[in-house]
Amino acid sequence: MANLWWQNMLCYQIYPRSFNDTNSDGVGDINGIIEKLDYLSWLGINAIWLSPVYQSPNDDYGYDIKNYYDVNEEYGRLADLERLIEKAKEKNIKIIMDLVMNHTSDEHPWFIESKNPESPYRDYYIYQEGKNGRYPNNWTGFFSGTVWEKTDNGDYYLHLFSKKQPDLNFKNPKVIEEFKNIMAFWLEKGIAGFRCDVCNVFYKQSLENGKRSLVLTGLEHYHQTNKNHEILQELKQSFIGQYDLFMVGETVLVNTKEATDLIKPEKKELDLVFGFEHMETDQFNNKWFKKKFNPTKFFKVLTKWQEQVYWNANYFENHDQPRSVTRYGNLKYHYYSSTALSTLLLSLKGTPFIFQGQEIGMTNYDFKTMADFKDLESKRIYDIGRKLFIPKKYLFKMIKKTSRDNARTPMQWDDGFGFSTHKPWLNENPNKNTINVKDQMTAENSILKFYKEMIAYRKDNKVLLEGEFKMIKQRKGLYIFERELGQKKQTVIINLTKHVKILKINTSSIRMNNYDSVLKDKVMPYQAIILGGSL
Ligand code: ISL
Ligand code: CA
Repeated sequence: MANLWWQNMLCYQIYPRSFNDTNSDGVGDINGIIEKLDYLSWLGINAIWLSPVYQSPNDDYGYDIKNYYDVNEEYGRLADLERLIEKAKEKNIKIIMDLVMNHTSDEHPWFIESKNPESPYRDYYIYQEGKNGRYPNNWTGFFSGTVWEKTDNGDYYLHLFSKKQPDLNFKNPKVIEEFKNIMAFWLEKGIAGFRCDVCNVFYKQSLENGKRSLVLTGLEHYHQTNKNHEILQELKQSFIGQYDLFMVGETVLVNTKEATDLIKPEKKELDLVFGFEHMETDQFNNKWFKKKFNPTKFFKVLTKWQEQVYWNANYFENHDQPRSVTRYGNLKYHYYSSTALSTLLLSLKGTPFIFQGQEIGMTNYDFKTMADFKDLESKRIYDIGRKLFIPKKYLFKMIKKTSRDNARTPMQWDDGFGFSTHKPWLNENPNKNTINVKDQMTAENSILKFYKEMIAYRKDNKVLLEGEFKMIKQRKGLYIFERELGQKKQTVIINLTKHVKILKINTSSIRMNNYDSVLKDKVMPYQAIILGGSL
């Protein structure tokens, strides 16, 4: 069967705050995105996922929303966003908005109202009395520590994320109605769909104590509940016949079976989900410990998802993750390892997502002190680590490696003031001197040029777009798979190590290659090759 539009999509994620500043306040803005539409179109992408641009006090930089119907002043006005949607449409670029439904900001009028026990909004949130002078239960949240915050009345409200992100009560049907209205408002403006933030933890089945666990005690009471499935189905299905609504869910802690459950086409629930398993192959997800990147494990996880989930959302980066070339590549082989990752990302079966800056191989930032971090998660981990007497030096080192701010340093347009003429809200990476869009556009060979070429290759290649995935072999960081459609075949060879690998290669049908040439019996360090036939 031919692909649906979102299966042929190549989506570029923009973190607006760090993308392009046009009014010199150090903060990216919507006009800045409009200004770069030509660039995005040149690159060959056909959809943009916008991280939240709604009104927000920025405790979690937009993931704490105080008004879902308007744009945060620092990013522009609603009219600017409407212009972005229109201009993008002229270039055949769809806009996908981020939608945060699990929680609002504590500055949202609903929450402010809800503090009054008599208010009709009381039931929009989850309030509980303490138990014997202690928290209502033992749950711990995504940013560590208890999920309960005491109110002036002496009771508590629940927040799985920061205390400025109170969780909504999805047992209240009015909350679901509110989101239908919000979705309708944006669909009406011409957007194509939503990336739904943490959308498998909305429904809190019970508020009983959870099984003690190193991370997320209480998870079993709200993770992936049946009601949660029903809520997502209700949201999606309420637009049938009206809009061709696309929904990709950020679904925390899902395995391949749960992912499959969420995207069964006949259920009309989600179209795609973002899994996390491959992002956890270089670190324990609780962030307290560090593990070395193990390509064998990485490829194993990718293979499992390719084989068990019928259509994947493929990504190696987003605004919550350190830079992929630093994690999975090798800075000594910056060009080769970035382009090898690019080849892999764009040749797997599924819909690829590229995060801003990935196309030029942006790297992690060399943070010097805790004061360099802006992300609340990094700060909180530090505070809690200190309370547990984890040595400062060790704690800092670990946060530096894993901090979400690694992804959020400003986009490196050139070696000067390309992002902003003002001091940026978050430090720029000084390696913008050598890693930037301007240089890579003029260079004969660059990561950017390779991305563009790979994107173009994929776009016209039915085998890569529609073909089945078939694992051929993987050997200590050398990964080989085929994509197959009818009689046609593409073989993808990725060496994600600094070692030369021995392999017999049929060099007569080379389609893509990140080196000058392909040897018939060796794969070079971080070499990536696509053949138009078998090995
Ligand atoms: O970022 C993480 C680890 O570093 C995750 O635990 C993350 O908090 C989780 O994937 C949920 O992320 C989403 O919701 C958060 C927001 O802070 C993230 O930016 C967003 O992607 C709360 O809205
Ligand atoms: Ca600005």
